[in-house]
Amino acid sequence: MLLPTRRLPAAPSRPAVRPHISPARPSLRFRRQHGRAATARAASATPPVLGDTLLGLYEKERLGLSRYADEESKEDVFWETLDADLQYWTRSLRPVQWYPGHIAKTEKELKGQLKLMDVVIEVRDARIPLATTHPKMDSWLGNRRRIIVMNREDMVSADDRNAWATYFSSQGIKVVYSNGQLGMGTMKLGRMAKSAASTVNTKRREKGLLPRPVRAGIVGYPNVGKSSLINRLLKRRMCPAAPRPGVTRELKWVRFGKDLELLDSPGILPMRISDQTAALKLAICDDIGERSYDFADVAAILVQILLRHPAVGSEAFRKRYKIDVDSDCGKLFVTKLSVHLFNGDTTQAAFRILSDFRKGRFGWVALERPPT
Ligand SMILES: Nc1nc2c(ncn2[C@@H]2O[C@H](COP(=O)(O)OP(=O)(O)OP(=O)(O)O)[C@@H](O)[C@H]2O)c(=O)[nH]1
Ligand SMILES: [Mg+2]
Repeated sequence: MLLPTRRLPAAPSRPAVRPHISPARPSLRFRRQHGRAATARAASATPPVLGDTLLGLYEKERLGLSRYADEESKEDVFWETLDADLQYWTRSLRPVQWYPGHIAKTEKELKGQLKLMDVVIEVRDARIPLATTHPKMDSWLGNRRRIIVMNREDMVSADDRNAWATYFSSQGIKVVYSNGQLGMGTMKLGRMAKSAASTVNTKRREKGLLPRPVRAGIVGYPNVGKSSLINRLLKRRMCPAAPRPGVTRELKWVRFGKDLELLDSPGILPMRISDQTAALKLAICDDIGERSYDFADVAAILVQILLRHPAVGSEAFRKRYKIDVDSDCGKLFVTKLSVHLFNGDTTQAAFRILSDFRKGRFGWVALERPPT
């Protein structure tokens, strides 16, 4: 299939050899004309090459070309093309899937416990709030009251927070921003849970029954901070929490004061993650078991994202690792870093890049922005 290619300003001098360049990648203009679905189909129609763009971003930076000068800002271009790029890069990789036994068991038990919950608190990772939404959540919850929590709010920029706040408020959805490590937002969450379920006791009083504590189930993907939020709210370490997915293995009800009960639950994921760009983001953000992916593949794609990210770029890599970025191919950078620091061990180099990203060493950046 012949696809339109992106028109770029003429380069003053172009490097003679650019082996990673393929002209068949769908352009931004193509996406604008034909929409997201057609772009995704077009991206999947060509074999992906890591680092590929028509004229690599790094080259553009090096040649001093401003990408789409007056058409739109670099930032808009980045967000608009990110998912198509990710789809293109993940095509040839082994699918990321993680569904250990305890998740299957939890899913069953959670459905059973749902009828006991007055309100459901769905915790998401603020860096990837769409990728950390279970596709079946809406059908499980039905009309049950739900509060969305954007946890890890400290791990995104003020711009990211504002973009999501505008998005949710335009949809009339109330969200709480929280920090499960330091406790910000947890008191507000407690108050919201109680008020969302206040009708329960009104109805009980009308029936002549004594009031009972409001029951709130805390659900969400692995490692998004569910147990930490409960511990912060209770100001006691009642639920085990640690920086890896799959720490909580059992459902556990805990009491907060005399009028709120909270259910801590193990992180759940779909049995098959059909959207592999979302799965890749889960891997980058450590929200899925590390046995489900290859560190070197995931780190290579993370490098490619960050090189294009308007708030990061190649200078951040040069400063951090004291080596130059020679191209926009992530795999090449991981290999170069492995030679520089780890005797050629690419897994160690990849792990270093991933853990630096997770610790905010490239700055706090989100991997998702609201759909436009
Ligand atoms: N920076 C930051 N770290 C957080 C935040 N919330 C939780 N964490 C950290 O994230 C890690 C995971 O937290 P948990 O509470 O165990 O996550 P969980 O969702 O219960 O994970 P599972 O039980 O594995 O599903 C812990 O090391 C927390 O300290 C937050 O808002 N910001
Ligand atoms: Mg937990």
